[in-house]
Amino acid sequence: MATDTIRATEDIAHIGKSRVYKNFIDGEWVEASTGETFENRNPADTRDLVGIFQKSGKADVDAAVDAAKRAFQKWRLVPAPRRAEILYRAAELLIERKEDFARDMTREMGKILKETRGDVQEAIDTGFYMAGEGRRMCGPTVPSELPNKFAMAVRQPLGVCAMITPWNFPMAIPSWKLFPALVAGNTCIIKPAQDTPLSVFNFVRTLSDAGVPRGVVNIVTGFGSKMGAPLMEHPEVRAVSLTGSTDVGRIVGETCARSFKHCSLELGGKNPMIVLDDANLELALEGGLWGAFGTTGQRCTATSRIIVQKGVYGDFVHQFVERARRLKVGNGLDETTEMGPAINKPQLETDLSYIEIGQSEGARLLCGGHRLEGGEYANGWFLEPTVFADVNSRMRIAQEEIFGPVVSIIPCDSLEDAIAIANNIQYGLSSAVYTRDVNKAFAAMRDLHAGITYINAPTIGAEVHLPFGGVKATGNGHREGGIGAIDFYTEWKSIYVDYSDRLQKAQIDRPE
Ligand code: UN1
Repeated sequence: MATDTIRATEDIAHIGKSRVYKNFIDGEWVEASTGETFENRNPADTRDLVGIFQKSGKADVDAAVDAAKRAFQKWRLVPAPRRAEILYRAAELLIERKEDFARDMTREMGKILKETRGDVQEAIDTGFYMAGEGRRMCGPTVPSELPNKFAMAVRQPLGVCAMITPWNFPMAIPSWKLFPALVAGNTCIIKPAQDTPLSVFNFVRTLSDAGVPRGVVNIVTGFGSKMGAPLMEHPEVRAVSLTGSTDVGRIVGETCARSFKHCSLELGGKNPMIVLDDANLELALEGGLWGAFGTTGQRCTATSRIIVQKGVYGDFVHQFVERARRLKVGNGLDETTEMGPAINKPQLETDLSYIEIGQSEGARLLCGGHRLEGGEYANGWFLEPTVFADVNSRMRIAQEEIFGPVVSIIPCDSLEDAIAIANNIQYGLSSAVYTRDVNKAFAAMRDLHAGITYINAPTIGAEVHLPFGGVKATGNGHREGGIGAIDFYTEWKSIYVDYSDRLQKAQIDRPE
């Protein structure tokens, strides 16, 4: 194994003061065939050039798939517990590198340091969990219906897998995909979001330093139109895992279906948090602020609708707005900042356009709504935390995913009413209820149509060892996290061993 291990020293060149990052294919750091590059800039201060990355095309995808295909022939035969040891070592290295990687992530993505440390931690947690799977990956062994016959099912890797990852969890989400794929014996090509490739470089370099052999994990950077399509259309790619928007998910799903590729889609959300009259209001306020404005509202799981029962509605809205106004917005590298910038200009423009839509629909804008400009905000994509109240659940701001710090507060009459509002949406990722009534909590756990439900906690904060994913337009039924990820990255093979020394006919021979 050691001789196969690449040592990444050639990954970075310097042009002037800017770092140029290359693709990582077959254990080598290589330039894109197109000769083109793109810039990665800090959304809190766009004068800060984080790095220059390769704008890859089909030829680069082909080279990466070839490498992954060759590497698969060896990697699939490495015993899973040994593969797991390498992944465990990677998780240990991530602990050592956590602070540096968190700082890089805040610089390229904007979210505050506390959260980027959490993002790296989520990758560490996933590494340890999936390393454990290397000694499990259980399958059923069942009695045969015939004598002297043995029956069992084993998990087998799929082959070359492609991962298309988003910018909002630049290391955690790649880890949700790479760790289970690798422990199961697959080889991988990852295409990071163009806004946050550095965190994927940091992650994959760590895997490589831990001993993942050449060709087993490859990075190809670039844009969806130029290299995303060739990647998901490539006949040697057996599985595609995407975390992204519902619109992109539809295209990826349709494309994969044509060649019967496995396809896992984690898409949009419009996550409701219900606050009932009997809730601990202080807890609900604190949770709502964290759920709505954590990560600048840029989580698939963000609390984007708060559905409040009439008895506490006035009080809740008043106090929520007071607190939202006081949130400290700024550069995430400053430890006192509570909310960072939007990821980029188009996202900020989307946020602002929804703020206009909300006003024109007649929702009450109680706080925020403007871009922050001048002074420390002069060179970033900052938006005020924005709260709409008296929102009707049919309004576009209550139906469509905004992916920004814009929250809609909707009044409701009862738990039943709240659940009807919560479920009246195309998405179904996360959901939450604040109540002290155990009967209501259990009714909500049963009736909220979503992949995740929290009781007395906001809609964000999933842990890596339970299934993560949603219903309806949030996905296509697969789950990341926990054993669901292993299910996605393996295929069942059922094995029958007949040691009777005679032909036994299933369903026909019926032993006494
Ligand atoms: C996402 O929202 O895109 O549950 C991922 C959470 C995080 C992961 C979120 N652990 O909020």
